[in-house]
Amino acid sequence: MDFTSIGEVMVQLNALSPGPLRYVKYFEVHVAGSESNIMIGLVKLGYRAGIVTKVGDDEFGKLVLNFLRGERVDVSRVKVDESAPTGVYFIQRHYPVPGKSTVFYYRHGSAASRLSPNDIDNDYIANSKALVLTGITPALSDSCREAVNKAYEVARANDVDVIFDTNIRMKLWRNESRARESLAKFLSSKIVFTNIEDLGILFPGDSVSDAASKIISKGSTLVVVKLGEEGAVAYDSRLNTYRVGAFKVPLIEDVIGAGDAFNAVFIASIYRGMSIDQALLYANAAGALVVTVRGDVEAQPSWRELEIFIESCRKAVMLR
Ligand code: KDG
Repeated sequence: MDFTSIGEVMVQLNALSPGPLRYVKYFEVHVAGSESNIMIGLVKLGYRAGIVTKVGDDEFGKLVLNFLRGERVDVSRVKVDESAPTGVYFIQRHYPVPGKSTVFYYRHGSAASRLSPNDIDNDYIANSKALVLTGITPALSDSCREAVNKAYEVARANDVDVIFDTNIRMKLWRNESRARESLAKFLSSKIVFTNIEDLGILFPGDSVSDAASKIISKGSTLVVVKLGEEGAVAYDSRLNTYRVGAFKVPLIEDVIGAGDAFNAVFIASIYRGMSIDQALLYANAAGALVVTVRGDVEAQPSWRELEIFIESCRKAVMLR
């Protein structure tokens, strides 16, 4: 594999109409999860990527496996747990904040929450170019946290790059200091993705640039702060700053998954040898595309689609 990851892949039930879920009559079925979203994005860009996870021995588990296989993600390290269900979550759209989405999880005790160090195959991690981790998996259970810690140690011991997205989900952690303590070690990863809310939890009271410089001092070589509609800013190991604005799209369907598409394209661009400025531009374009549809991965682009999108935006600006 070029890239491997570990995390929960769930069935997503996305509200077809905007507004509070209690009034929604129809839901659309998707498959998603931050780590698998990133792996799928990388496959679309020509890389080989695989995920370590567990699904239930149920219809949704079969759906998750079929979907991952269909997207050509390696599922050789996916296990089926006969005694726990596949996780599910719902998405409420455009309410109470138009343009934003809210996630409701039904994943407590899921098959993936039972991942443990025994599910980590050292060779699978050691033979990949990079291990991609997020702050979600360590929040799922103690055994998940131990599994992610093991994967991280295996990568480090074998000179495999680690790429980390802080992705702090307070609905899972419930307690900021637990999140801060559990995630601290991953901040020395080669590339760290984060956002302003997460930095506020990890480095309370610090400015974005101070927090980024603290992450760099832990050993990271590239910190990327995603700013949503404001684009993104990156800091390299010398604290040079790179900034790019976001692309405007005519409609927002569902913003969930945009950050993962951003990560996949940024990672793919850097590993392809592109500059940080160009990687940021491409990554922002991917994020913009993903918000235009429901589902996290369906609008993740290939290189060609990225170029078509960016070119169309350039033309639109020239015509203005
Ligand atoms: O990044 C998008 C994910 O947050 C979403 O797909 C669900 O993985 C998910 C999570 O744990 O929140």
